[in-house]
Amino acid sequence: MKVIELHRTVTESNDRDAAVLRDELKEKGVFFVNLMSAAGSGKTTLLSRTIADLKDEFRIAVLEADIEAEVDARKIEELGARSIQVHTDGMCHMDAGMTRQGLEEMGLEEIDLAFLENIGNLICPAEFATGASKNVMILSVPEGDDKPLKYPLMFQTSDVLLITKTDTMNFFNFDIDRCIERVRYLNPKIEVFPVSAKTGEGMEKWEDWLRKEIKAWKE
Ligand SMILES: Nc1nc2c(ncn2[C@@H]2O[C@H](COP(=O)(O)OP(=O)(O)OP(=O)(O)O)[C@@H](O)[C@H]2O)c(=O)[nH]1
Ligand SMILES: [Mg+2]
Repeated sequence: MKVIELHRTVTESNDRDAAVLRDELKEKGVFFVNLMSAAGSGKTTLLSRTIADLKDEFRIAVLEADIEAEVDARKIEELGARSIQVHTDGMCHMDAGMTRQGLEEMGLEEIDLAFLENIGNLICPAEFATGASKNVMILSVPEGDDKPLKYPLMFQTSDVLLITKTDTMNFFNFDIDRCIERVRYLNPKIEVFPVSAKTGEGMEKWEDWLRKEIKAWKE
């Protein structure tokens, strides 16, 4: 398991660095998804199921960012996807320079679809562009339908919202219609897919979205 220690990049404009990285990835034909959520919302589980479903169609790689540990990268590697763990030197986000270092270490030769599993929290990752083709966030049912009110920037900067752990809907007071209404008020263009990575319910629509976007990205 390859693990690299990252340090804060000194940059005048993270947005500019992110735009340059995005263009380079487009040239290479790599569709790159920045996956963000609170800690424990289900990022690694969602990625594992997505990889299992799509690994015969696309060559997939995952950059796992954490403050400590290698558990997530190991889970991804066990599925046969290329994976690298990066440690963020205590920081609660990835910026474009850090993402570039991670991707360069991991290698993107012969990759169609790359994911960044960002650090688990709903605040800092929303503030730093990473160079991703698209930002995807997860809100899981146990977290509650009021999160768009508390963390609006995350919902505003995301292209897709995955409402996960829908199999637990009966145990929690989660009003999905009210949640989507709140999200669309913040971001009318966001695509919303309710899914359960445990039962597989709803995964097809999310995966169809990926298929469509990868095709468009490579054109
Ligand atoms: N019931 C249910 N549990 C889920 C689902 N997805 C994930 N979980 C559980 O939620 C817990 C956290 O899942 P992870 O995939 O590790 O979450 P994460 O966002 O990667 O966590 P961090 O990387 O620590 O931020 C685990 O116990 C999973 O089994 C789901 O769709 N339904
Ligand atoms: Mg994880």
